[in-house]
Amino acid sequence: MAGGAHALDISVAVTERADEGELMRKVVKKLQMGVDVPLVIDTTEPDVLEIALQTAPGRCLINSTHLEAGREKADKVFGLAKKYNAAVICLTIDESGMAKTAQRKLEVAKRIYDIAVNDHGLKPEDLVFDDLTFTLATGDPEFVDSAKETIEGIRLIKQNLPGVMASLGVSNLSFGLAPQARPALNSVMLYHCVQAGLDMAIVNAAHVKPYAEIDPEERELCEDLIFNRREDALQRFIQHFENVEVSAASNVADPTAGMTPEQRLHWKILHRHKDGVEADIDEIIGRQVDTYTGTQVDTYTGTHGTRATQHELAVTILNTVLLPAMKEVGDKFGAGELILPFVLQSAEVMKKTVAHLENYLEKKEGVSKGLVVLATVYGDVHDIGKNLVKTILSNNGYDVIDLGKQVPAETIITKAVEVNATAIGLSALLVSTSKQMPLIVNELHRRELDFPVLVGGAAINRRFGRRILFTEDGKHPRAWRLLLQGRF
Ligand code: B12
Repeated sequence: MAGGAHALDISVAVTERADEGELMRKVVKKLQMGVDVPLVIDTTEPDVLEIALQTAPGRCLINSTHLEAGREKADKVFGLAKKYNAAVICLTIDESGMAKTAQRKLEVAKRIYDIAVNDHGLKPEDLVFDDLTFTLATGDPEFVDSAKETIEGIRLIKQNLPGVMASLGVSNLSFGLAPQARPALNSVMLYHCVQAGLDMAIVNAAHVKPYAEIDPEERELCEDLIFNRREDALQRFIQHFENVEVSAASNVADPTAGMTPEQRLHWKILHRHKDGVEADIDEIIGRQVDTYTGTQVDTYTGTHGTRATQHELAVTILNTVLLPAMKEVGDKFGAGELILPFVLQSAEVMKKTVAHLENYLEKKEGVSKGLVVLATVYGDVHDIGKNLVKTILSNNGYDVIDLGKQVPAETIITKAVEVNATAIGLSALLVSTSKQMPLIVNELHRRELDFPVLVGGAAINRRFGRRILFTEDGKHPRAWRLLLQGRF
């Protein structure tokens, strides 16, 4: 799970044991206590499948079914899926074998869809089609167009069977190629599959590079091979990566060499490298204090002759280095250049950096200025901004009760009443979840509670704040509200 997986495949069949069912029960039971991602039940035996589905508490994914030996087995699997409310991964294989062209992939998918949805009553979204990928390493004329057909197959299946999902075991594509060549090819393939509508992939996120970070020359070599754009595509691809091995061994360049610590921090957040962020911060703060001469212009605060405090420097690092880096991550994600697991990894680097930065933020001790109940609203998992707000409030003399993320309105209001909060702080980063804010304001008004509400997050602006100053009935609620959106 540390690798960011969203599901865990369970296969316990081993040739030397005949008790697959019992083993499956034990493994699923054990996992249900410590794993909170969905389980993918991977067995060829319908009775073992049923044991797993009975044992697992949540909704499972069944891996996998097809029509290779006709529909008899598929009927059993879909029957169990319906009974236990599971989703099913379906491979585009039928009696004549693995579908290799996009049209054939669609044809088989349609047949499977018909059986699952029309005969067994599954919903389209219960079906996850894997339209198969084959290695491009052999140069075999039968497979030179296979990646193109797979990508097109995904597009056709998603267009013609609305509601269904698509998955792919991406790395099959590069099976047999040199290890240093595989990540680039897999990453480029993943990118094009996602463009075609792929929803999920079997992939090691640590071995995938964001499309935009792949060297343009390598990207072209990969695309020539994937789209079979030239006859010598495989040969050129192999030759290029043979050379990469040599140069990589002799030249392990540090990409952050020559950068200032500010640039390094920015680079690390963007490229998901946690190591050494603490030292970078220490270096910035230490450098500022050491180089102080009394007349020098402080590079951060712009003040002459006055030494910026560590607190001021920490705030400036936050505003001029960390937040812009996170914004760039968001912009790249928005532009489709980064996939979600990478954003999550950047978020982890950001969290680690902020945690260290907190050591430099002053705490105002003494009488508490008030008690704020703080939460990221229901349906929203973004908590970096909320955590920062907590730090800033705590360091400025407020007590904070942090309810965490995805917090329902009722929990927030109940807590505020229970502790007689001075104010409620709400964070939302999605346009959709920011709707929780007027909902809470209205509910407070309805209950005649007059807690001030602070709102913030990327989706919030002053206009929004002003708009939610009015309740559904067009009145000003009893609560007065303070809008503190944006950067501190
Ligand atoms: C990191 C991140 C994630 C991480 C979150 C990890 C975590 N633990 O927080 C992960 C990968 C999980 C994620 C998931 C998703 N994300 Co996201 N994510 C981001 C990203 C890149 C950065 C957010 C961030 O941490 N910024 C840094 C912090 C410090 O800034 P901040 O939150 O704005 O907080 C500051 C102020 O706003 C303010 N503030 C914040 N809260 C509060 C509260 C109060 C009371 C006050 C006073 C002030 C205040 O103070 C903070 C300090 O200045 C943004 C891009 C962006 N530009 O914001 C997208 C972004 C928010 N995500 C987005 C999306 C679409 C998603 C997903 C739906 C993607 C998906 N398809 O599944 C999911 C959402 C799942 C869900 N249900 O919530 C979109 C939202 C689009 C929209 N308009 O709704 C964005 C804008 C990216 C984009 N360009 O498309 N995401």
